[in-house]
Amino acid sequence: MKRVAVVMGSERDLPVMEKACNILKELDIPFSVHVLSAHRTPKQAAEFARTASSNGYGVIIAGAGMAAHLGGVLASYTLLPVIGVPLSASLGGLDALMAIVQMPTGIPVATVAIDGSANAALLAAEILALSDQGLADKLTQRRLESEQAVLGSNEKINQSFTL
Ligand code: RP5
Repeated sequence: MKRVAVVMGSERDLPVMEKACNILKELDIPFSVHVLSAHRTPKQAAEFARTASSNGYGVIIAGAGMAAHLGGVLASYTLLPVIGVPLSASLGGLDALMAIVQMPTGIPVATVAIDGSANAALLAAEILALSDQGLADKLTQRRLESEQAVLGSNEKINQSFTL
């Protein structure tokens, strides 16, 4: 299976980006984690993206806060799908959300919710599942479990509060 790269602009982003790692672990998807900054280590970020496909990656997840250009910069050096995670490092994350979601035409970066790194991992899994039936089955099972959890909550709340 192709790997997922989980990239973040700062070590301080790890507490949010760890949620993506946990989902990838749960689904047995091989991944690696990197701190690469579009402005502090631009050469290394470019080199990582340029070689990501030949190094066996299938998807890149890029978490960044503030003027969050990491995802866009990585995407400009690779044809791999890049999923941007806007981080709430300042202004509640609206700055990063706008920066990532407003990529100009031609270099797409898929964007998830502010601090939504778990969904970034699930979207990466769905991309890889296009060519991996075993992974698709795991994702289907996960959705069934989440359906059961909501039905369980409904029953519990309904019984507790209905007069
Ligand atoms: C971005 O700037 C990082 O993704 C981080 O969220 C934000 C602040 O980084 P630090 O200055 O705290 O390292 O590059």
